[in-house]
Amino acid sequence: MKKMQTEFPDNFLWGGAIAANQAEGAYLEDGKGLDISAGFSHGIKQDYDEVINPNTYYPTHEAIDFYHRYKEDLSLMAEMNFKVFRTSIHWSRIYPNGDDDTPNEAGLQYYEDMFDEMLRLGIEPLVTLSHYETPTHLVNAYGSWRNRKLIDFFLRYCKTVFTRYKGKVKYWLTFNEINNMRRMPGGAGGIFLKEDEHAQQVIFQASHHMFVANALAVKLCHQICPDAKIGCMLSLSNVYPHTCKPEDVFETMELRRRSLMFGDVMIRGKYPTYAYRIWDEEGVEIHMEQGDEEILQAYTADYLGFSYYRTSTHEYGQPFYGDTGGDQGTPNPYLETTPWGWQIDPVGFRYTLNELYDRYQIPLFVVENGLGQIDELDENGNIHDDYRIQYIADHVKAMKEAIKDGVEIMGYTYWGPIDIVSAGTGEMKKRYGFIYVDRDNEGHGTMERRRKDSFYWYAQVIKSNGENLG
Ligand code: BGP
Repeated sequence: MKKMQTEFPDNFLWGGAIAANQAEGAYLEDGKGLDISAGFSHGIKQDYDEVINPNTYYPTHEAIDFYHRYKEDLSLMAEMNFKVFRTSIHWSRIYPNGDDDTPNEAGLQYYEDMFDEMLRLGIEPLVTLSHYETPTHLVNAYGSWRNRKLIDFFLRYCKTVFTRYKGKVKYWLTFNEINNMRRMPGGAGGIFLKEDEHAQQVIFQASHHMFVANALAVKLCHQICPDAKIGCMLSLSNVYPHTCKPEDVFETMELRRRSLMFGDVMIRGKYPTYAYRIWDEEGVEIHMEQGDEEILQAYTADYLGFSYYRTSTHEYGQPFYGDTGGDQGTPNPYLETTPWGWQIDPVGFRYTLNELYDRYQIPLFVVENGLGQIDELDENGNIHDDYRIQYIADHVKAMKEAIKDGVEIMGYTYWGPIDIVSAGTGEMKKRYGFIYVDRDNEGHGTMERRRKDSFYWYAQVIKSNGENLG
């Protein structure tokens, strides 16, 4: 009989996560084409410049210069005993326009060198194929994922990188936080809605194309790299009813289902029945081609990767927002709040891990969890980020409780092990890292890296496989 798991598994993948567009910089170097992340000057929820304005500062153009400094940075990750490191491949480094017939060799070689460096350091690459980085040409020439042609362009890109990095990359993710198509379709899928467009129709149809692309990428990955695992990725910070009023409870469930629908399609292999009511009530008609539903059913994700930062609450009838941290509604009076309004809830993390495992019964991978805060240097230039240590310790404890609850968790990649550009605001001021980077919101600084107190602490957490939380 199966015994209760009481510790982190020996092969638990401890590490950290970044995204190419938030760290690499070199936004047009070595043959890379323009991608949408370069057009956001204040994060993916604010203004988007289709044409780069020479008089505007765009934080992702240089970011933290990970493109040139990745060896130094990866050696710092190894110093923290990382088992895995998540980053994304910039699609437009491989296919500069997205629809090119042949790939850009300099881009392919760059990531091959990076993954080889990780493996040399004993770190497994965990690679996101599309992390808010749609090639701009695909947006301008095809309307991005509105157009079913993007499925083939995406699969051409997948086939190229699966083949090139076969044996090197064993963990893949398709679309970062694909359920952000609901609230940030620009950043999440290059869908910049036009005045006269029926927003929900466009978003659900584009999402359908992405679901088909996701399923066919799963099929390709299993064919080309049978030893690799490929997951889907959702933003799943949670939301509670604000009161026990039945209307609060039911509408909160409906809101949560708006996100879980994406997991349902990519993990259960079909649209949930409640989707048909949503489409009916919102005047949406999904155009599916012959065979689409069979594809969705046949090629489902090997695991569920997801981000968890915080929780929020919902009151019936109240407006509901969302940002890079997830859904956001009425503040919870029982929880501490960060300067960016994110509420800290480790119990909610255990709750969410149980919720997702109950629903999907496949392995989970926490590919984003972290604390964005204002870090200050003391007179000796040290950063005493006890608040970050506390946040992570509480969330690691919650994860261990979930494991005891029977939840199967593959690993934990802390979001932002090194300070990088915030996706939601474009700031450097919102720092997540164990490693401080000398760069401010306006691009001033030396780019020098500096270990924070949490750097040494996290190294011990990993070395003790989650036992030594200090
Ligand atoms: C998620 C993104 C990441 C990361 C994270 C933190 O939405 O997948 O790219 O940015 O949010 O959000 P922020 O950078 O806005 O603090």
